[in-house]
Amino acid sequence: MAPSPEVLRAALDEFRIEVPSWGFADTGTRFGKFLQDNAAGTLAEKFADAGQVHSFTGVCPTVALHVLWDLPAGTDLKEVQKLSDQHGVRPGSINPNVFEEQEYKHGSLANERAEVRDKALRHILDSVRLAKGLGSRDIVAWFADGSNYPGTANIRRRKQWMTDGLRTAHQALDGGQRLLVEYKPFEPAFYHTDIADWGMALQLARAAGPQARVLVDTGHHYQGQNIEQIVAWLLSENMLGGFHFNDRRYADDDLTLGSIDPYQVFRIFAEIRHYEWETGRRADIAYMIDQSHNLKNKIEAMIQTVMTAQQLYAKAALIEHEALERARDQQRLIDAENCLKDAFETDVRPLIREWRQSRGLAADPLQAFRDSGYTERTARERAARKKNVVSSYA
Ligand code: LRH
Ligand code: MN
Repeated sequence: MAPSPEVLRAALDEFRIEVPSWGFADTGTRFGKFLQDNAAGTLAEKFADAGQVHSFTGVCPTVALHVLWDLPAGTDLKEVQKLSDQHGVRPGSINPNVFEEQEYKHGSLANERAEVRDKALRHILDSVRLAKGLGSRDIVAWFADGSNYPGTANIRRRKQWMTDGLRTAHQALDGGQRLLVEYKPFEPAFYHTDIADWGMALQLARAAGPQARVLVDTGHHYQGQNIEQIVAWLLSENMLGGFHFNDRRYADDDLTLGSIDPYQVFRIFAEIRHYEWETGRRADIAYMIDQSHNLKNKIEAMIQTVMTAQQLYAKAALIEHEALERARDQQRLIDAENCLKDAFETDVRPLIREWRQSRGLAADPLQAFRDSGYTERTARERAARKKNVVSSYA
């Protein structure tokens, strides 16, 4: 299939993806955290690294911030604005953190203890205020709430507390803001999770209010679950707010997008592009990355991720929607399937390289970043701080 340059360029012109601040920091698993000398440890370093990704790819103008990790109490938002201006990336989605503090052992908004539910709600309302102060549109609400043993939780009561909390959070939004409800089937809870799947998130978002939507983290699904079907349903309900893209082989592995199953993300983009073709309007979706780079160089992994996302989005833009819909109507299965496979198997890299050069960007952002010496320079600057950091699970 000869890719039509216009269609591809138009798709590349509109595609933007948000990077997560926590993707630049030292992260690990419960079995350990392997430190990298150039890893970001301060908000300034996270903005600097996000600035690198945007300066080399041109398509990551915002960085997602996690409130406790990036905007602890007393943070001067003017300082954050200065960092944003200095590094050319804007604060993006704001992520409250109601899962780390000791009080949240048995949950946050769904905790049996009212004072803990109040504490969590206060933090979420603070996060909405921070978002207003930073000009951020989206508040991403993910909850670790759940239980580990049968019988230990009244699931219906917890559902009601979660509903009440999210409704109150929604009331604090200003007109332009959105509350994105993120679901996850398990981890850290291993018996039940209060917001375990798309249906529960949809129900809670609806109950919260008209500015609430569902966020789909690709790593938050059981093996074999058809994620693009969930995407199709949320689109048809006009309740799809955004994505946390990553890849996985087993569970919520948070690996780099497209490293295990690139066709999965392509099928998601295919659903969205066909919806946009059918409705004639852009879907109001926030494309975001949510990964932890435990082994790879973190900025290189982020640039690799963005390049892969661009390629998969560009391939999906090549789908011939007219032919696809006709083949579906006439139940010509192979022809319909090949509308996707032909697009997926088209090498869009030469046109993407041209698109980058036409925008004064390096044809190969990853190589250009490597040639910049940024990693070596920041490793020298940041290594001093790491001398006395220990990384053990217990
Ligand atoms: C939970 C999650 C959530 C973030 C966290 C870093 O697994 O996907 O989106 O808050 O990762
Ligand atoms: Mn996520």
